[in-house]
Amino acid sequence: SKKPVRVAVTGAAGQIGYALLFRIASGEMLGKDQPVILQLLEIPDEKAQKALKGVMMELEDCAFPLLAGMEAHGDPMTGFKDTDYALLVGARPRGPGMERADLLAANAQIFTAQGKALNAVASRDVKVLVVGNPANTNAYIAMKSAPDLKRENFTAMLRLDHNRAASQIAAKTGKPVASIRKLAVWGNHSPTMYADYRFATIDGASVKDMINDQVWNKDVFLPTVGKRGAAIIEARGLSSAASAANAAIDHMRDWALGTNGEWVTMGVPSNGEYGIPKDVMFGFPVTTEGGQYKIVEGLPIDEFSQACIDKTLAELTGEQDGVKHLL
Ligand code: NAX
Repeated sequence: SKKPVRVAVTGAAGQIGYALLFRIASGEMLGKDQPVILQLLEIPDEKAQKALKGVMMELEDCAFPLLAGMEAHGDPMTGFKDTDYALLVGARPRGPGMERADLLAANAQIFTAQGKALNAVASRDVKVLVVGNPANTNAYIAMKSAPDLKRENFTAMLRLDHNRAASQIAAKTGKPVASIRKLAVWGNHSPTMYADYRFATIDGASVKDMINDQVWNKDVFLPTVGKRGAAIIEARGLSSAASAANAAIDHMRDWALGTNGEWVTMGVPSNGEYGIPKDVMFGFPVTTEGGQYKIVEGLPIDEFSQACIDKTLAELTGEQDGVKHLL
């Protein structure tokens, strides 16, 4: 049987954590033959650590055959020791009266500390997924704080946007969601993201031709996907948790186990593709194989798409410029 791998999850006592840990421990992320050791990280606060203990009691009570060990941590320097996969879910939410700059600064502090800790103690091949918002910029900060690790091993979660887009297209076309191929989401995990179905196919047929409605694309589809997070909060009184956890599982599973040529969306540091400046943590269509992702290159970008990409890029570079002095 396989040797256990170490999976660190921050914000482990939060609502996404509660929807995520049980699925990782049951083998849905890394495979039904891959034992895992969970390294669970929460803030040192007594209440958070106590809540984390409660989640661990429930994990024990599931008697998962693949759960080879479990640890609770309050410090990333111990929590990330030898970790192979790190899911950075915990972040500082925007409090009442908090300015955007304050939010960026508070998160910059968290993600510089976590990046430095990964740099110091994690496996040299650690795969990092940042979920906590602002996800792209937090991933950028962690990457910049970990100069000894490979920059391509830091990623941000755009998969929820990708899955939301797929589900809207399935509803519009009346086709099964699993039949959609070659969907892409560009840019920031924020309402500015650009979900792009120009290349998408269903059973070999063009989705763009099937829908054939640029007004729907612009006035219904993009706003619906972009504002979906807010619509969930409005309906549920809480932000997306199960769907976010599901997207995190999808992202890590596809990165680790491969997509067999299918496209998925990941937020990854640019190498200059599509004119996105180097290191900007940007949503791109990728394929994955053997634990590596590859950005899908050479796609034609029309005028409308370029304007959408420019807008989300401007937002992201604004965020990154806002934290540069803190790195
Ligand atoms: P919760 O507030 O339920 O849980 C967050 C947990 O993180 C808390 O238990 C808190 O104590 C912990 N935490 C905070 N700072 C920490 C640190 N420095 N180290 C370790 N733990 C820390 O939030 P939840 O609903 O679980 O959401 C978590 C994050 O995901 C938020 O930043 C949220 O905005 C973000 N999201 C990102 C999404 C994406 O697609 N990228 C979608 C869903 C979600 O909104």
